[in-house]
Amino acid sequence: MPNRVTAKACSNIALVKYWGKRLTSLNTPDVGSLSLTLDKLHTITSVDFNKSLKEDIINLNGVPVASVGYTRIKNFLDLIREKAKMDIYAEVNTENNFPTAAGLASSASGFAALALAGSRAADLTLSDMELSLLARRGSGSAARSVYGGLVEMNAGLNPDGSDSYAVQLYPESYWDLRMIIAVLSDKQKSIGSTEGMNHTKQTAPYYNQWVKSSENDLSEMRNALKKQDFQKVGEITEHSCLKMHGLAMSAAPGIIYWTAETVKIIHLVRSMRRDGIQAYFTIDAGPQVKILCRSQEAAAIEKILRREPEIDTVISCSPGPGAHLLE
Ligand code: 2P0
Repeated sequence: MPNRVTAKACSNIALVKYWGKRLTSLNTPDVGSLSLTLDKLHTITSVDFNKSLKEDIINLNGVPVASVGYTRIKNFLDLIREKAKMDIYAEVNTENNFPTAAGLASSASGFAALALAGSRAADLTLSDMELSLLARRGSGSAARSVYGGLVEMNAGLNPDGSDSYAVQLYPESYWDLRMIIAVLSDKQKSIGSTEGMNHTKQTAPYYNQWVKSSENDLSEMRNALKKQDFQKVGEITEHSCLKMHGLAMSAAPGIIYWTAETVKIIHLVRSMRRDGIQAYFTIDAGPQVKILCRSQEAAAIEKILRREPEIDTVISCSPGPGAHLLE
């Protein structure tokens, strides 16, 4: 068995959003989703299954992970141990180059990197599909971070989750898209995605309509990507984001991930469009606003964003690669 194995995976941001689970036990989604993998936000994880360990040791950015976070990763390691038919504990060291759990999809890059490093360290060689299926068990969005570029996650129908995995639609070189992230100061702790999704499914009156309408969003997005119709891609991206947040707000009690600053940046993006700049926003389970654009307009958009006092940091991302092993 190899000793320490290290893998890197990039985060991804959905253009067509995932929100809601078909089976919580297997973490299968109710809706398909479509995302862009981002080069600037990544996780590097090393895993070492070591017979001398008495329990799993899990560190994030050099600090031991405790309670719920520990259990979630330990349960994921159990899945790998089950597949590899062994019962050795592991030491896991993971580093994010961006804030954890700030609505920047740290669980996507985190579980994709852990799936690859963990499976290789356990002497398993998984296909991309198998890796995506495994990563999904950690986090739905992680199934997409296995691949680079533009990626589609299948909702799947099988009771055992075997058709709930992602595939690459286009590699990172396909199109000069950019995703500019406006990181807003976030003092309040948001409700986590898993909890938010389950609460939404249980209480939101529009949930069935959301599930029904997502098929159309996905097929329109596939068409727009094929034609490289940027305006259409942007319009579907904004619409899917607003639908997801409208749905979450319609839960009882409603879930509001936005702050006043989020709303301000939404309007700023729309005013950019009125000024002829092709920029479209998307927002995840936190206040940060991500702006989709083409490379030739990225510098102008960044300049406008940097003038906003509410924005802490501007991170300009290109399409990034899929999960891969490091030396
Ligand atoms: C997405 N999000 O499609 C959506 C949009 C956030 C908003 O997938 O419960 O961390 O671990 O499967 O993958 C974030 O949710 O949730 C997410 P779990 P995950 O990107």
